[in-house]
Amino acid sequence: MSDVVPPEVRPKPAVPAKPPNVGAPSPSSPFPPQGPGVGGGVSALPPSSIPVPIGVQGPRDVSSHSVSHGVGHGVGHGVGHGVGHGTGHSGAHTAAHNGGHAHGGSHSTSGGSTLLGYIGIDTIIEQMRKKTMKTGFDFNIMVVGHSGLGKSTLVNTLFKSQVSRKSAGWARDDKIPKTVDIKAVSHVLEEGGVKMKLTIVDTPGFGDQINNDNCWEPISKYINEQYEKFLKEEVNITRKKRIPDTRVHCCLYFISPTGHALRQLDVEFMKRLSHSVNIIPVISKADTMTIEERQEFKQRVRKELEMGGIEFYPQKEFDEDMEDKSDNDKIRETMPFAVVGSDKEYQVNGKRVLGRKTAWGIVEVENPNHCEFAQLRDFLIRSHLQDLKEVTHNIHYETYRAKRLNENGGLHPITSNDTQESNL
Ligand SMILES: Nc1nc2c(ncn2[C@@H]2O[C@H](COP(=O)(O)OP(=O)(O)OP(=O)(O)O)[C@@H](O)[C@H]2O)c(=O)[nH]1
Ligand SMILES: [Mg+2]
Repeated sequence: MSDVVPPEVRPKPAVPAKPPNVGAPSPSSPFPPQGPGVGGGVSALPPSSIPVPIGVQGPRDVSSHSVSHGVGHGVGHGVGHGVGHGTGHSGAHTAAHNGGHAHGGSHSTSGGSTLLGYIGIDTIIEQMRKKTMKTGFDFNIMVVGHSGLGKSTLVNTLFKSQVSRKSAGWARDDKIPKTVDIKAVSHVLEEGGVKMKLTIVDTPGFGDQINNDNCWEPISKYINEQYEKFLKEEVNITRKKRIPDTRVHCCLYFISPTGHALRQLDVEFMKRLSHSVNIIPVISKADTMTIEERQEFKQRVRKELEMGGIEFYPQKEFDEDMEDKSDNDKIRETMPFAVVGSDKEYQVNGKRVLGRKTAWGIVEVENPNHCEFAQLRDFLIRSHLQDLKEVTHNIHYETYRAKRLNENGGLHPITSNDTQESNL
């Protein structure tokens, strides 16, 4: 189902100045921290990424997961942190790390020759980073919502790589056709020596049938099928060293910019999906609303989601500590992001920008004063990518797995006919 477009070396991202709620990238790092926290620097990293004494683990244990889990942390942290380490941990090391290591004093005077000297636990991060650079990792996003809300357009906007068009073989200026079936398109991106296989799962819009009952079923089925695939690989006697991860790490749910209320179908859909995938609601076509309308509508949507008992990502119950909570609270208060999509470029003040040309001027997609597209992208890639993967693995997949293995009477292998029909 998915076409892999050969790797391409992409230029530095034209990411606009980071929005106030997203962590600053480390100056020496091509990738900023990816932990759940949104503040920049080491302190914002999740506990699981901070070097800990052997045998001690953070609250969310990533040590026993597939390679892709542990490694993601290393990318953000390791690049900056590892600088100045590798050379025998002499003077430079002590200077940089004295504050954080009990061994500092003896290490600098003994030159590393005593038994009580520096062990090198903090190099684990650098080791992980190196591994990640070699293996790369997967990140899978799904777009879901009513027909015509701009899902396919946003997919193209999000990575400015014409992902859908390229693989579908459309001419650049063709109109994006109505999506008729679930289609996963993969694209290998490389930046700062780190490879990421990004898969976008575009889904057909719903809501335009006479009977919209159960229109979430194909989506739910797809999500569970990916869990099933992963589970099958895991329980194989000879399992792959690195299990390909096609699980959906986040589902962007498109809300129509009506300015009124959520539709019943939206509530129903999100309620059902929120138990099996990370839902990130977005208000699409934000250019059709005034700033005040947008703010009011966002507030109303948040209220309705709360009243409907819909837990969207980042879920409050999974905040790891107070810092995490306060960072995520800020984000939750600005959600759902009101976005505008376009894959057309225009010249504005001598710069080429993605935008929508209207009779009144150009709506710039990546301009934070015009819409929250840049905030959404930073949230997905820069600050929460690794956490999205962890919640998927530790919560959603784990729930599926436990239920599936229980149904199956414990450790019996799952047969190929056994897939999916588990009514999860
Ligand atoms: N005003 C405005 N129009 C948009 C925006 N994004 C997309 N559109 C337009 O909306 C129409 C539908 O866009 P698509 O991306 O095909 O919508 P879709 O959600 O993929 O539709 P289905 O495949 O039928 O589910 C196109 O004419 C787009 O140009 C936006 O942010 N603002
Ligand atoms: Mg579409």
